[in-house]
Amino acid sequence: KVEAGEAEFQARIDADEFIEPKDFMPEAYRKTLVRQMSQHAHSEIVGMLPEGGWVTRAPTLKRKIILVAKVQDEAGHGLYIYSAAETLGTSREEMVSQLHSGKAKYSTIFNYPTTSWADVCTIGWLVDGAAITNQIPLCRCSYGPYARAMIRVCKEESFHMRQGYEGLLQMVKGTDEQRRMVQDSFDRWFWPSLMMFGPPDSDSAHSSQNMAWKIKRFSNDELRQRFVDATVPQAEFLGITLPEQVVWNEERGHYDYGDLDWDEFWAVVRGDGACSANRMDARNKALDDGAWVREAATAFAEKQRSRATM
Ligand code: FAQ
Repeated sequence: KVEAGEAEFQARIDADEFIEPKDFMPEAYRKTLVRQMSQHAHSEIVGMLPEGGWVTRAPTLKRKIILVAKVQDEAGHGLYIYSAAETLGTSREEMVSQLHSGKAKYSTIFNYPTTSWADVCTIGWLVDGAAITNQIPLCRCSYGPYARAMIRVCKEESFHMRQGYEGLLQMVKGTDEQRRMVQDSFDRWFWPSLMMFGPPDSDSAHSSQNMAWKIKRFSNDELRQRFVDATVPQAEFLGITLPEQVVWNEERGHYDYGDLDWDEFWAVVRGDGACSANRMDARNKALDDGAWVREAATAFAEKQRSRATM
């Protein structure tokens, strides 16, 4: 019976049908989706921290307003994706507690420090840019609620990317010091942004099954290459000097970019990033600080309910 269900399930996937919450799905499909979607939601939430610290230090009122809106968008994405993940039967509380206990992962990129204003713009350009490259195909992933959530998320990330790039364009039109800040920022964020796509295909544990289930439409290396090819001309337009490993390969019709430091990647995945402890402290503090709000909201809801039944 189960086998028949699984064959039918795969046939629906092969026919590019969306799988909806109440449909039959193999337990492993449900599990890998909860894993990926919760990690994705955690990344959006933790992802507010590197930029959020710059809200009070934005150089102008205009930049501050834009940054507040962007950080708020990331919170929205997190909540939106938690809701989509909850349709698979795991509560948001459970997912969040896995993040706080260190059991669940979130993107390595948010464990790097944001040391200058140029970093805020670079995050918009490279980090949101990499996120879009990865998430556009997710708009066609096989799980309906996740695919639909990605449509709005991608539209907002695309605005984030443009605002980041525009911020850098202004900076490179400025002083030598500003141009130096942009180059320095690029040098620190370029390689970590390439690591956002995950390990090389040869070391990607989930890829082959998740491609067969059409959760993934392209492999980690394919998307990484797509991102490098799109980013190089944008960097050149800003007058950025690219690392020497980045060279056009006429034969392949793509940019080569050499080997990434995968030891660094796995160390950050394990929680040994420069800001890993700091990020978890900030999340735990936010949870503790918000306890009274949750208690008050619950008490208020109970009062409303008891009044309604009176
Ligand atoms: N960081 O077998 P694979 C954003 C783990 S965008 C940490 O290849 P998979 C927007 C992976 O979980 C960032 N861990 O895994 C924003 C697995 O470990 P596990 C979030 C990583 O799932 C912008 C193991 O390595 N975007 O937040 C990373 O098939 C600006 C083996 O890897 C998403 O999450 C990593 N970089 O492919 C917010 C997109 N890479 O779980 C604020 C959705 C891999 O077995 C400001 N996710 N690992 O213990 C995906 O598309 C996939 O999950 C991949 C990884 C492509 C990330």
